[in-house]
Amino acid sequence: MTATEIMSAVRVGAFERTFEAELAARYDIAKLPDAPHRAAFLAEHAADIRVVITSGPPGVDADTIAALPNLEVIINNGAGVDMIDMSAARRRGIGVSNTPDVLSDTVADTALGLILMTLRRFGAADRYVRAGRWVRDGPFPYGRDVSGLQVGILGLGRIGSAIATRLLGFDCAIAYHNRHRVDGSPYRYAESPVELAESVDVLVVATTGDPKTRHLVDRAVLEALGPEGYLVNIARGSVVDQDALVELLAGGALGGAGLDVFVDEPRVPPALFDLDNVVLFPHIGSATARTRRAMALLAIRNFESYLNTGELVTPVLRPRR
Ligand code: 8YV
Repeated sequence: MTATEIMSAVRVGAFERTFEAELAARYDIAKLPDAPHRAAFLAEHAADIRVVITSGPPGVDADTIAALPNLEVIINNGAGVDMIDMSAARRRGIGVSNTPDVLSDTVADTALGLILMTLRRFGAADRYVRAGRWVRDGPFPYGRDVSGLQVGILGLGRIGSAIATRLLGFDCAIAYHNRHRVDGSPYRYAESPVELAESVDVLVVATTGDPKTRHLVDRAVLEALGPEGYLVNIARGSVVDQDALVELLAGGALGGAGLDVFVDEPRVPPALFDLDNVVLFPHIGSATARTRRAMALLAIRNFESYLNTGELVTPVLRPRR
């Protein structure tokens, strides 16, 4: 099958590899070049472009949106749309789609992995055996039980709910904080992130990453979690005050942290590398072959649906026409 050339669309930013392959198998779509070739490309094609397809950094900023006068929709391969300037899109009536639901279970599994690894120190235990220390130094230090703990979920959306469901299997008591109480939720509601943090053993961050959630987990929240408390973040690095996090972890004022996301990925604060109470993942929340394929196919369905019907399948913002 030869890929169909689509002149009304352009690809922007880095592409996740499964998405890249699935899209290329179907469509031949130009990539928006970086400077210095961008200006010439835009001079020739900008007026024809109705669709931007994106998947990763640097995303779609206000300048890119402004450079495309006839842009109608942005198709994002990923649940989080934080790399798209949503205010600029909203002002222009540009639609934005994402890939919700298909990744919730996989990301929730990652959160459970981080909780177990951080509290039971499974990563450190594995390194202990490999380094020959079991023979040399004897039994590995005790960890902390996960079963029966109080866990707070910051952001009880699709992913947060999937995390909570899994934790019920560990007999954990679940509390949450959202901007609004979730109707019919069986879990205890906390009025603020600080109130949530001071009442739980583990705080799991599962919010969206956007200007409104920036530093929602600030120093006060981390201090409320305290030296016996743990932070797990599978959302976005921007939600947590990373400098305060590093400082409190290093000083023993926070028990530990399991982190899949960071402020300036792929850069991770080197101070974290030396801490044994921290588990670090390279943003692998949704990274299984099956889930990445499901995400890619949903992004492609949004693209095709828009071309054929003018509607997005999973819109975050509906296009205004
Ligand atoms: C991926 C994610 O890293 O969906 C998201 O928002 O953070 C992850 O699933 C990313 O979308 C891959 O393109």
